[in-house]
Amino acid sequence: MKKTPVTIFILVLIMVLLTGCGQRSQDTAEEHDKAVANMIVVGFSQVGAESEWRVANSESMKSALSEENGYELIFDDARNEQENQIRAIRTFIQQDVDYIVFSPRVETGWTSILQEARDAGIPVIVIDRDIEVADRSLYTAYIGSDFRKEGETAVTWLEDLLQRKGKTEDPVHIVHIQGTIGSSAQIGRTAALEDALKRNPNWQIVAQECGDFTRAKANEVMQSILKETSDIDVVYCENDGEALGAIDAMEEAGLSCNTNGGVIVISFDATKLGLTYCLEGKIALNVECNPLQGPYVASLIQQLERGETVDPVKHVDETAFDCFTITKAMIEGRGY
Ligand code: GYE
Repeated sequence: MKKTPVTIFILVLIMVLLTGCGQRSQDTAEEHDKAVANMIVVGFSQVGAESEWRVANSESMKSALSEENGYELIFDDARNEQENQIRAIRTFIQQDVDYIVFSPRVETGWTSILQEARDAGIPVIVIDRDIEVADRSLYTAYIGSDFRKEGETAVTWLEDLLQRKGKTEDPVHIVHIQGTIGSSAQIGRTAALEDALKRNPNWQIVAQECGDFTRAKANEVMQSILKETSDIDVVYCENDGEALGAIDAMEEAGLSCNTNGGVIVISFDATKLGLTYCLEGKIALNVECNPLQGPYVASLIQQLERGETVDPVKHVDETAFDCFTITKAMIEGRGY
């Protein structure tokens, strides 16, 4: 190319522009590096993916603790094994994360791993299900449900319904399908039913089996219960997946689930799917268990970052839905 004054001018202009761009992309890279360095690193051990509730819980954590919100979330799915959770927490300690969050499969067996976290100076937040440790100071806070209260809501509603039906003397045959044994969700919901059995001598448990919070397992146990008896008034399931599995088995066996002479099904979670069964009358009562705990965790971490003291226990807000008052609009307006 012939170097006329015009071409020289153009070449210089291109060089200036290129340097500017280079500078700008270097600036953005630096800003990005700075943002990454300032991110709060959270290791989260999720118990598994056994239910719709759990999936909503994982989604809530991922969206609240996102990069845009200033977090680097290390998510580990323990596939329903406590051993995997302990291994994940140990890895988080080795990675020197800023916070450890976990949703424990069962209440017991956490003391030594929590001591390891404490020795490393990493605060631990327990979500969803609570834990039982002799030294409460081994974890900073618990965010989750009041499972005992959820169970109370269910049994008092049932007492009320049976009273209205005049069934206070005749035997009430109850099938009890429990959640993962030893999880605080199971312990609280079961304890409320057991208390109600003491004050209602006509209530009788005709079968009690573990459905492990899954539709498949509950379907299997309900099928085998139905081989023994079909004289069932109430099925008390400890989550929606179990209720759906039990309903499938009962319908296949020719039983109907409703409050007009059919089997009265009680459930917990109140996921959208569970509530559609409630709208159809197949689930009589669905007690809400709120999985949207991510924002609560994020705001707790922010409080800790500011050096504030935090509440050691935070119960999330929950309600209940029954087949008499539920509407389609109530289901559509829900986040899970
Ligand atoms: O009810 C069930 C889930 O721990 C509250 O676990 C949670 C329970 C929930 O799988 O659906």
